[in-house]
Amino acid sequence: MSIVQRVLRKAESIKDHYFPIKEFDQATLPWIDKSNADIAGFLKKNPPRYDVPYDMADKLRSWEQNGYVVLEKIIPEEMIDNFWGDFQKLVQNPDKYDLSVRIDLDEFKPNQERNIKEFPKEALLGKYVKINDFHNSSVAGKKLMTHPYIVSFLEAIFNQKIVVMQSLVFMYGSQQPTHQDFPWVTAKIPSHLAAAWIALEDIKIDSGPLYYYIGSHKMPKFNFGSGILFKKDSTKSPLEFAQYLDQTCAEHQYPKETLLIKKGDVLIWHAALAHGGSMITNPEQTRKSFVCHYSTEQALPYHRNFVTQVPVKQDYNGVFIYNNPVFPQSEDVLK
Ligand SMILES: O=C(O)CCC(=O)C(=O)O
Repeated sequence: MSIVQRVLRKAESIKDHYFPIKEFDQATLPWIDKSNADIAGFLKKNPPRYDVPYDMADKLRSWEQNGYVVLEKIIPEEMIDNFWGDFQKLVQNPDKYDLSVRIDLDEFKPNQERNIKEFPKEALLGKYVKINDFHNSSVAGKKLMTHPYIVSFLEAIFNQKIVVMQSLVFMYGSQQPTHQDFPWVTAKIPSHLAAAWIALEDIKIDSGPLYYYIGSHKMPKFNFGSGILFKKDSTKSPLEFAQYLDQTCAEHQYPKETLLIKKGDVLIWHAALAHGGSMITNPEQTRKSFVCHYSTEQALPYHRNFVTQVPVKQDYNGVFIYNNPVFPQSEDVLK
C-alpha cells in the first residue's frame, strides 16, 4: 500500500472519530435501499450471471420490504456434507490446525478468543463456540459460501463485485441477544454488508433457532454515543443496543419470525435487519450452520483486519476471498 493510501486511510479514521456517522450515506447506499428502487428496470439491464432456480424479481421485492430472503433448496447435499466432513476433521484434531475460535464461557475469560489448539477439545464440541473464518482452511467452505445462487442474489442487491468479509461455523444455537450486524462487522461503507445463514441440517424449534424482525432494516438507527457504529469510545453497551432494538421493533409492530429452514436452504439478511439467537430448550439438539458475511470490493478492498496490507485474494465464482495473513500455513489445508 502506498504512502498516499496510508495517509488517506488515517485521515478517514480521524474524520470518523470527530464526525461519527449518524445514518447510512445516501451516495453509496445500495440501489435497492434507495426510495422507489426500480426492480424490473434493474433486472432488465443487469440479468443475473447464473440461471437461478428462484424468481429474482420476487426475491428482490421481498428483500426491499422485509430485509431478508430465504432461498430454498439451493445447496446440494454433497456440498454441505463435504464441508461438514472438513469441520469434523478440524474439531477432532484441533492440534493440527491454526485458526481463531471464540468460546463465550466465563471459564475462558479473559481470553475467550484463541487459536483453536489452545482450547480443550471437549469445549470445541460444546455450546457458545464460534469457529472464525474456517473458510480460509477449507476449500469446501469457500465453494459453499460462493455458491452461484447465493452470489447471484448478492450481486443483484449490491450491483458490484462481492467480497467475503468473514465466516462463522456454529454447531449449537448462539443464544445471542438481538442485534444488527453493521455496527460490528464494519467495512468502509457500513451499508455494503449482507449475511448468509446456510443451514447444514434441518433446523429444529428446540435448538435455539435464529429469529429476526421482519422489516426492521428500515427502523431508526441506534446511537452508541459514537454514532451508529460500535467503537472503543461508545458510551452505550451492546445490551442497551439489544433493548433498544427489541423495544423499537415492538413499537413498530415488526413481526418476529423464527428461522426453521431445512438443510440446503439459505437465509440472506440485510446489514440492518434486527436478529438474534433464541434460547436453546433442548441442550442435546444441534443447530449446525455456516454464517457468512459479505461486502463489496469498493467497501472492503482488503482483509478486514489488515487494512494497510495489500491482500492476497482468490476468486471463487466471481467473488473475492482474502487469504488470512495471520495463519498463511492454514490456507486451503483441507481440500
Ligand atoms: O446464528 C446465530 O444465532 C447468530 C448469527 C448472527 O447473528 C451473526 O453472525 O450476526
